[in-house]
Amino acid sequence: MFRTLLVTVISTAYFSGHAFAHGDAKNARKLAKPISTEEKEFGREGDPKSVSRTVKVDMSDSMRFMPGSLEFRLGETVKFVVRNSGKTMHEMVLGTMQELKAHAELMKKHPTMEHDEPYMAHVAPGKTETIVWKFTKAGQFYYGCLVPGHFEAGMVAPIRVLDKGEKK
Ligand SMILES: [Cu+2]
Repeated sequence: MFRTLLVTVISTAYFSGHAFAHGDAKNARKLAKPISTEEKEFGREGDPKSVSRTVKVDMSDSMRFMPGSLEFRLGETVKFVVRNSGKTMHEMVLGTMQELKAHAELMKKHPTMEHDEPYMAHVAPGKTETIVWKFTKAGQFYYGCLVPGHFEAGMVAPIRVLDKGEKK
């Protein structure tokens, strides 16, 4: 009896999540998606409940991010509140330089390619989107805009993640 009930609850949760995924409300979909366990070279998706720092990032048509560099400590879960104050589409994508470059090339070949990963925020003009990311590895990483032409125009900035005990 208990088992039947449990199965019903799980399948209901699954199907309601599924329904969200096909909705056009991007935020609702983001909420419904479970936190990814995928470990990238530059960290992993963070739990919104364990955010230790919130950082506002502004993107503009001058092809620059504000602030123009970021520094975190190993283990920090950061909520990026990403605003597009320009008149064209911009995005903030976290990654290694190698990954961002490869991705920018791909975007040039397939400009209409759409995807959504926990380490990126596509932001329409005048809008704000968020990324919650946990920095699980120390090192030098970057955030870039991969809208075709923007990365090449210099819309990329460094993130340094300091190891425990490492001085600034
Ligand atoms: Cu851009």
